[in-house]
Amino acid sequence: MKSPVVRFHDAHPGAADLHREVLEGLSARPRAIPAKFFYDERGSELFDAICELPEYYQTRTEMAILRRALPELVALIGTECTLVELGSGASKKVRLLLEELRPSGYVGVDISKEFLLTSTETLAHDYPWLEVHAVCVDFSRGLEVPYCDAASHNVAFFPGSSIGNFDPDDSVRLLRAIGQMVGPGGHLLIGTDLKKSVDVLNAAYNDAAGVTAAFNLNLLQRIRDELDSDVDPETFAHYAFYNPGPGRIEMHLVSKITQRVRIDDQHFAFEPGESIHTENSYKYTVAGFAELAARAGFRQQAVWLDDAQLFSVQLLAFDASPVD
Ligand code: AVI
Repeated sequence: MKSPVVRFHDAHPGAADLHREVLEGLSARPRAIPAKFFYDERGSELFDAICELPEYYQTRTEMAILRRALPELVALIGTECTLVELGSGASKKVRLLLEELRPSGYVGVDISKEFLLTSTETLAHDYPWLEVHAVCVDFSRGLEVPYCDAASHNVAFFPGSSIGNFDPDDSVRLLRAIGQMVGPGGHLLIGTDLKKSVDVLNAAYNDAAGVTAAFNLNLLQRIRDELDSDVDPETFAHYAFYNPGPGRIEMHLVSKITQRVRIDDQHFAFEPGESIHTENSYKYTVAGFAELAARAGFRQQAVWLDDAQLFSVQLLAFDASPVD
């Protein structure tokens, strides 16, 4: 079978960043490693497993909201847009949109090249009428997407509440970059997790089967496999809790013992209970997210919620770049 045509742009996000950012993160106080490094092959598989967990309501809730919102969405967005999916992965969600929205172009944007190429080739094969592009970029550092021109109606799709993994100021920076990318008159369709009962939140990040713990600890496995390091994941424990002040779930890896972790010829000392902060997952109210989006020049045009108000899907219209 002939490979379907996918136009590919590689911004070379680079594997070397793991080395530099882990050394920087372990030297800083508090110690932290960016959450984007969770997603090697094993980490992506574990994340897919998280999405199926009974405690992790987000994925199935967003999917159900999207299904219900589709007719209204199509009426608001119209067909013939260029749909740009950020963090595209192997998402089922975008298929729902492609089938109903019938965009003229699709651009998958992801940091993981192999994953991106496989998923966009599959889409190009399954939707022969669709022009498919792939852009390999670390969009936490900038959004260089060559296939969005000012003449088309560009719609960015950023599902899964991944925006919650950015601190609010970084979220505004990213939303501004998305605004620049879609241009005036463009849209952003975004999934955001909502503030809710602390018990529900804590359970979602401390599942009974231990999949989230394995996902968090896999970061240390990755450091041991890919860097010159003697770190032993068994000597750390998964710790996740809702911090009501900033309104976020925090994930940490906490040392169980007194130890020194070596990377290259550098040593990092840990006492029992000392942690590496690995992820923030911010939770918003609908009004709170509107304020954040407005700082980036976006206006909430429509908001869809599930009946229990666990999660939101929002259509934001980009009016213009805000003046600082
Ligand atoms: C990808 N991101 C939105 C997930 C979240 O809920 O913040 C990552 C995750 N971390 C632990 N469980 C899921």
